Amino acid sequence: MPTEAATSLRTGRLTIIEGGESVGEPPDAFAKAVRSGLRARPKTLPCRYFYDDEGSRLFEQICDLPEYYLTRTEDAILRDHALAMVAGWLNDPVMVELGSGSSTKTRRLIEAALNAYGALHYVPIDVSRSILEESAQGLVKNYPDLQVTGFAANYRDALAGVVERFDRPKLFLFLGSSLGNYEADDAVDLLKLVAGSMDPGDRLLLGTDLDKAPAILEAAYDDAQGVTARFNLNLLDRINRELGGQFDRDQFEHQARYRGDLRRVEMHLVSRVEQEVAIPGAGLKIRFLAGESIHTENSHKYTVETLQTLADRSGLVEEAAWTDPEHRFRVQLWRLGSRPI
Ligand code: AVJ
Repeated sequence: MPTEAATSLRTGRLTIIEGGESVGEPPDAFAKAVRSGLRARPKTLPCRYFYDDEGSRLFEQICDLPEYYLTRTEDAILRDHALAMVAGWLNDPVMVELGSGSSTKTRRLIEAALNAYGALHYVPIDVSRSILEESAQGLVKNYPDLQVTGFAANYRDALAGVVERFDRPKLFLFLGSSLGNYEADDAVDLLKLVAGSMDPGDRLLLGTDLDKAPAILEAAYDDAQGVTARFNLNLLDRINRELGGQFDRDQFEHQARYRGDLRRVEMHLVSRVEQEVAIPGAGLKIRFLAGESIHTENSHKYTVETLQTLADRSGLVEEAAWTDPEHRFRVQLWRLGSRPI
C-alpha cells in the first residue's frame, strides 16, 4: 500500500503518488521472466514487457492502423454515449482508471463528467510514472475544473491507496480490452480485486473486444504495414538491449493465430531456422528448432455470454452496456452483485 514507502508530488491540481512494491519491479525481474519463459515448453514471454519506450511508441502506432479497429471503435462508443456512461450520480464520482496510459480516450468521459457535474477528480493508475506525469500534466492544463491524483503503482497497491484516500462514490474504468490479455481465471482475480475495492454505489466501466470473423481478427494483429510485427519483434530487441541478448530479429517471424476454441488471438515469434541464442544477462543459451515458437501474447475475445460469466464469477452485475452498430466492441457498466461470492 502506498503509505510510508510512497513519495508524493503535489503541484496545484496535480498529485502523483508513487508507492508499493511495484516501483519498479526488482531490477532483475525482466531477466528472471525471460529465463523462466524461454526455458519452459512451449516457450513463452510475458506480454507486459512489450511496453518499453520503443514498444509504447509502436503500440500508439498500432492504435491508428486501419486493421486495428479496437481503439477507434471503442472511442466511437465513448463519443456517442459518454454522457449516459457518467450519468446517474448525485455528485461527481471519483473517476479511477486502471492502466490509463496516455488517457486519450478517457478525455471523452472526463469532458462528459465535467459537463454534467462542473468538476471532477480523476485518478489514473499506471505502472509508468513518466507516462502518468505527462498525461496528467496535459489534463490539468486543459481542464481548469479537473483535479488529478495519479498512482504510479501496480493495480493492487494503487487500489488499496485509492480506497484509503477517497471516501466518495467511485466510477472505475478499465478500457481498451486490456482485460483480454488475462486468461479467464486471472481476469476473474483482477475483477474480484476491483470488486473488493467497490462500495454498493460504485460502478465499473469495462471495455472489451468482441469475438468475430477470424480474418478480421488476424488482420488486426498482423497489419499490412508490419507495425504489429515490429511491436512483437521489439521484445527480442529489448532482450538484446537490456540483457545483452544475441537475437537476430530477421531469424524470427511474427505470427498472429486466431484460436476459435479458446476465443483468442495468440501472437508468436517463430524461429525461421534451427539456431542457438545466447542471453548473458539471463544466464542462458537457448536452442530453437526451425519453426519453433515463442508465445508472446493472448488477446481474448468475448461474447455477451462469456462476459456475463466473468461478471457472475467476479460478483458483479450488469447495469447497462453499449456497442457499435457492427457489434465489434462492447463497453459495459457493472456494479456489485447483491449476493456475496
Ligand atoms: C493493449 C492488450 C488491448 O491485445 O489488442 C495490440 C495489445 N497486441 N496489438 C490487444 C496488442 C497486439 C492490445 N491490448
